[in-house]
Amino acid sequence: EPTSRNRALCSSLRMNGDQKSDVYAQEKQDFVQHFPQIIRVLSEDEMGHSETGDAVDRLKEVLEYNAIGGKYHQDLMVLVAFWELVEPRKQDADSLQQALTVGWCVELLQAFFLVADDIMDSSVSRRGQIWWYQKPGMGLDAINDAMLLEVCIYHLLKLYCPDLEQPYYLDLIELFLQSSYQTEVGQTLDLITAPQGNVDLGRFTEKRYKSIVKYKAAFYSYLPVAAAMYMAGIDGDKEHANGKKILLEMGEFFQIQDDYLDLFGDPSVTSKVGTDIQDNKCGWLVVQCLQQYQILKENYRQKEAKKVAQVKAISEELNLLAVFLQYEEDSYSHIMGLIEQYAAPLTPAIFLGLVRKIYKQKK
Ligand code: DMA
Ligand code: MG
Ligand code: MG
Ligand code: MG
Repeated sequence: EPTSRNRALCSSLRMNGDQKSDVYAQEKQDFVQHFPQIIRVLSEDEMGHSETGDAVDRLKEVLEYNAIGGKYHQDLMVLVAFWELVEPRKQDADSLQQALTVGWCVELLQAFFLVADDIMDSSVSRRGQIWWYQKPGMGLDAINDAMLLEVCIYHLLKLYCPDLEQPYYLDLIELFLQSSYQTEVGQTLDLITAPQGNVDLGRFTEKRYKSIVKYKAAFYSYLPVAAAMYMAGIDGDKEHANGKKILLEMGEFFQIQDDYLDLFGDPSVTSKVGTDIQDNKCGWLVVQCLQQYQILKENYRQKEAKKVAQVKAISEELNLLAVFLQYEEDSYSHIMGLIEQYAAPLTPAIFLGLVRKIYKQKK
């Protein structure tokens, strides 16, 4: 029974933070099992038109390669929110099919963005496979495939909404269009802040970073929950604004984590190879480094104690004590080596006395 299952989910999330990857195992299984139906529905609809048969084969190939193998985090949110928001008596087989399909629409939107994003970011691999546009013979034809993925969203929405007069059908279409618009604005900011062959770190401000992230990732995190809200008949501005408050924050975190993993993630775990540095991207880490530099610029060579403390705080943040201790260790062994090799004909004691005096001193 969904509601009690959900309660169990929530408590297991609270109690077993370390096992949380399994929390949505059942939803993920339902979701993945629905994929063949998505393929079938999309291709059957075209089957009537004998002229487009080859295009349908291509579409199938594009879907199978690009829409499968992700983490399905966002898509599962549609299902999870659906269980939570729709009254149990209205959770019938048909509405479950719709929730699964809308979840797949979220995945198709993601796949559409990623196929295009990987062309623009010159990425080479994702989800552990060569990325679509890098496949032999593919090249820029991938642009059309990306657009195919996008239009399938609206096709599916239409096919699955039994009653096109339902108010939520229009809400869903507007939601997908609005989310696409915002994400595209974000991608535009991301790209124009990182022009090819023109490194200008002055552009990489915290303010610009926040805007990029908000638009390219955060709105997209609101999409799945908002979709489930509309399906449950919740369309009030207040409810949506409240949901957005939480989800935009989570979306921002998600992108900062993505930026962090771009540099420090293990490709065998993330299944993709980072390109942010090579692409001149305004990512989280470079913005943090530049902020430290800005603090140095503003506070160095100033007499006020507060400003001096700011500079010292940077040294702490960069863990300069550990850097110094390591340097002291290295310098000590280097000098000892030199004394051993070059002290003769003088006596090593002259040097060793000095070594004892200067190394590991507290004053
Ligand atoms: C991708 O940002 C954003 C969208 C909307 C696809 P990104 O280029 O950092 O993503 P990734 O690291 O997955 O290539
Ligand atoms: Mg990218
Ligand atoms: Mg990108
Ligand atoms: Mg990234």
